[in-house]
Amino acid sequence: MTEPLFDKVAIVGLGLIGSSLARGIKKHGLATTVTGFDGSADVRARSRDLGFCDSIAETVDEAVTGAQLVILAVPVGAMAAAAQSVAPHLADGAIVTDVGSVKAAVVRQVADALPDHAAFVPGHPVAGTEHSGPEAVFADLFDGRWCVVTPCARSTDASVKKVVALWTALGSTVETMTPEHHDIVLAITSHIPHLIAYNIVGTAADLEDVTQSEVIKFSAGAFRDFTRIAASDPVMWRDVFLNNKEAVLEVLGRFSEDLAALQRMIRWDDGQSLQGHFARTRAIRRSIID
Ligand code: TYR
Repeated sequence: MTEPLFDKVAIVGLGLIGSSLARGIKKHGLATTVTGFDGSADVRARSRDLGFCDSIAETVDEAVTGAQLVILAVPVGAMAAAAQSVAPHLADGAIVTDVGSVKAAVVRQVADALPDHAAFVPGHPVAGTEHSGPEAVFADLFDGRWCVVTPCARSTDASVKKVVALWTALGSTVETMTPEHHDIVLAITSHIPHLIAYNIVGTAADLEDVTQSEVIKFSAGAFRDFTRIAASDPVMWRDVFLNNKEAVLEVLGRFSEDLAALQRMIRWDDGQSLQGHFARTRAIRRSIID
């Protein structure tokens, strides 16, 4: 058990990330009280049954009042509304943080909605699974993972230190960068891979000559490894692409060029270039530890 970092923490949004944060904070004794809130009455009721928070509030007002830390754990497209809903209830000196997969758009939308007496520290735990909702909760989700913190004009040194201390206590390694740099790095390491997975599953579903049961039966041939993330939450990912449009389109352009080059190597029986390309990418992939 660590000394509590906060007296009261409020978590707004009780999906996989919000619920796992609550459970992790409780497990490590990082707050005296964790109060959860979700806009859906059904999610609130299920969260109450699962019992990962000390209490589930019926209103945002009740959740946020008196909290030193407010964590926004809603889809990126709902961040602005979440920030507006917590704003009137924030205590003096409260810290607001978020867990969105996109940072520049979130900073633009959230920073202006918050009152001057609160600080905002944007964050992104690079952790998750293809499962969603409070039932997907697990306390160790952030253990051994990276968390990116992207301080903005509304972050103070003290508030950044507190948020970094929280993620570190949950077992994450924190790296700090600008919101814009975050968005291009994550476009290639996370957003585009999800888009490719969504796309290939769609292509498989639409092929006239291959049945769905054949795709399922023979998925061990790579489809299964490659497409786990295509089961991810549709609303969350819709919002990621719409809010990181520029970086995603930029990286997607490069991806399409590279794909066209591979297509050309196959068409022209250019085995040497294909092998050279695969040897280079194998070396890179092997340096990533699973
Ligand atoms: N969906 C990813 C997986 O299942 C996890 C993830 C998702 C991590 C979004 C970060 C993020 O922003 O592996």
